[in-house]
Amino acid sequence: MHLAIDQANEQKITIDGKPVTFKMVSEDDQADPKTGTTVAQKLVDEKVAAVIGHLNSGVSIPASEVYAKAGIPMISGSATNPQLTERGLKTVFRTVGRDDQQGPAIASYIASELKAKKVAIADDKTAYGEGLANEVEKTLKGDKVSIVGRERTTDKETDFKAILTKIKAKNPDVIFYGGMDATGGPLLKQARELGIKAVFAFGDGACTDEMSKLAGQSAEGMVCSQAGLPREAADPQFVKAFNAKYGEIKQYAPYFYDGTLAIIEAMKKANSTDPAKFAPEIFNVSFKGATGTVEFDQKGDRKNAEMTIFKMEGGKVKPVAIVKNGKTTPFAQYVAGGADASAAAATPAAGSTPAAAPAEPAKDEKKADKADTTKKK
Ligand code: ABU
Repeated sequence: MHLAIDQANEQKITIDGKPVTFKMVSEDDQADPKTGTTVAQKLVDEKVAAVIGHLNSGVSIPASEVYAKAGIPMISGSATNPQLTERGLKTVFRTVGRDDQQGPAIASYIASELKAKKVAIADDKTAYGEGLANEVEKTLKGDKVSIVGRERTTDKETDFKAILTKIKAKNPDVIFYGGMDATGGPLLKQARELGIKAVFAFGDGACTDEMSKLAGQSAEGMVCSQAGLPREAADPQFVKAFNAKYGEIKQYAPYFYDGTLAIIEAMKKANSTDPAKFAPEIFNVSFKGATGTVEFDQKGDRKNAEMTIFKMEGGKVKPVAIVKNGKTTPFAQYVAGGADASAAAATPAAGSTPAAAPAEPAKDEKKADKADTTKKK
């Protein structure tokens, strides 16, 4: 988000004939739904123009109600639970895909590529972890894979030996865990300590290089999914600019970057920085962002979202396949084929080129100059 704002300010964008300076304020929601609504109200009281966040589905869902009441748009670059955009709120968007796309993608990979016959599933009881685990279970059952265990823990737990011992007794081929890397890493490490040999599979919350730091060698060979294109397919200009300023790209950074661009694009379209005027225009944006073509459907979900399957190799999650509209393409083929969805093959990101649209006068400069985010974990 910092990068998108810096680039926009360098472009000296004018809206409604007046120069606009974008400013970021951030709040830490501590990955806690209650704290999330408190900081959401704080941002509303500060009269921010938009919110880029939150990180967690379990926080984004209640916080989005607060923003919706105030007419302030929010765009998450990571929250994947379907409920976020299923409540008819016209101010809620996401630049990543949904767990009812991601769950079937990783489940199909487990069934068809890993050829698992017996799968055990665990989740962290959060909106994200439990929701994704349910999606995976549904798809696996549809594929006639036997679910030999379904265990629950929490996102605060550190000792997983009890549920792992139950799972070990079922001797699954694959264990899927719905949760973040903070718990997924220790869970995987403890599983290997208990002598569990099954392949581990995760969703995007644990599809990070951090897993190899948390689980060490135990993380090698794990598979996981992300609800979008991998950083390897990100727009090269974005990659160059990001690397120069912040170093290695973290998983969700391009998605929050694109969320920020979407807000700025909508402001330009509406020729206004007033949320009441530009929020409806978010539905009409269409631009090449860091993560490919950014467009939203009538619910606020990303149109044509790709899902990516990864494998951990040498301490890094590496993309192995792209799943789009139920079709799986090996990643190398996807990139070589120049699929139009590959941001790497696309035209430069909107934020990396000068603003082309002539500006028209802004009517509410007071609200104009803030784009906000919640602090990411
Ligand atoms: N998508 C995984 C991390 C964020 C969330 O949806 O809770």
